Amino acid sequence: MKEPSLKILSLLMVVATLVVIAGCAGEASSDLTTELTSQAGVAPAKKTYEDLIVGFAQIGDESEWRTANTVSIKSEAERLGVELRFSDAQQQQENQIKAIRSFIAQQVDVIGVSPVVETGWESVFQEAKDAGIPIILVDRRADVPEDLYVTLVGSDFVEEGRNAARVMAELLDGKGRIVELAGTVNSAPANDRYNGFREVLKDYPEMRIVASNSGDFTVAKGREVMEEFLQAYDRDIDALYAHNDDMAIGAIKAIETYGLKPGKDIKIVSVDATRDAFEAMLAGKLNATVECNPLLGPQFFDLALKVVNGEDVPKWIKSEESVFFPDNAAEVMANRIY
Ligand code: GYE
Repeated sequence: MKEPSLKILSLLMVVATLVVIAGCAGEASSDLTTELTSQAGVAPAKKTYEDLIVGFAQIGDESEWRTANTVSIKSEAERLGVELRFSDAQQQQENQIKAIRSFIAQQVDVIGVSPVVETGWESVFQEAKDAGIPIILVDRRADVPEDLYVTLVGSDFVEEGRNAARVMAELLDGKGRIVELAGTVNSAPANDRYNGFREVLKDYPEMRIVASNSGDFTVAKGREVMEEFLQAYDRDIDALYAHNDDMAIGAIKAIETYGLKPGKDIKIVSVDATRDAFEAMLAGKLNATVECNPLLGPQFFDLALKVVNGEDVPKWIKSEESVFFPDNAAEVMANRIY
């Protein structure tokens, strides 16, 4: 039998020593051990959920959708035994950036982030990359080169906008004046829902968007901006397209206070399909809601573990979604958890 070379022997001794040290020193040196073990030809042990430390930079709590999304992430972490470090940025990009920097300093294994706006992420994502910490985009896209994040799990917002327009065309018989409550300025869902809607509207020359303004995805802002639309256009509004249900709920209040009937005098289509939207449909005040799935926790942690274990993942995991109407609202609502 051939003698093992001196180089391999000494490497094995280093590994053995490190394994002992790692046993005493805890988690900090385990990465180095894994690395050296694999250099010596021994496959590194796969990490499990219990090994994972995950930082999550959430946007805030602007909507019912966001609440459901947060619950999904937190409860799934607990169920799997993942150590989750969760930060709520209260709608501020600078707070999200701070949270990401702090996760980098804490040397978490993976960072999840739902970028409040599309732009301005390049340098902080690069910092994470330089530190060897993968970024997973959850729900919202960021406008960065593809090598700065590993994957995106979330919806096709352009398609949601298209679906809203298709439904609107049926409701209006292809003809009418529409006002639009857009989401947070420069956010991926607001940009895409805006563009997708207009794409389909090109086929309906008699359907016109007469006004569009941001309601920041909240009930309060939705109500406020709808009041402004009503003051400016009075009864000359046939329909409202709201980029989320919360703004539609706010607008419904504004329309009622103005003395008009939401869902009848003004047809309303919104996006998300939250419980409040189903209730509004049952009350005849909302005509349709386009589904956007917030329950991304299970997919997120599944991806996080795969990424940490070096497995390939697709660049975009798209949610499957449909559109809901008042006629099946009661039936669908019975099985909904948000
Ligand atoms: O539609 C809205 C929320 O990013 C898809 O953000 C999400 C959107 C959702 O505030 O309600």
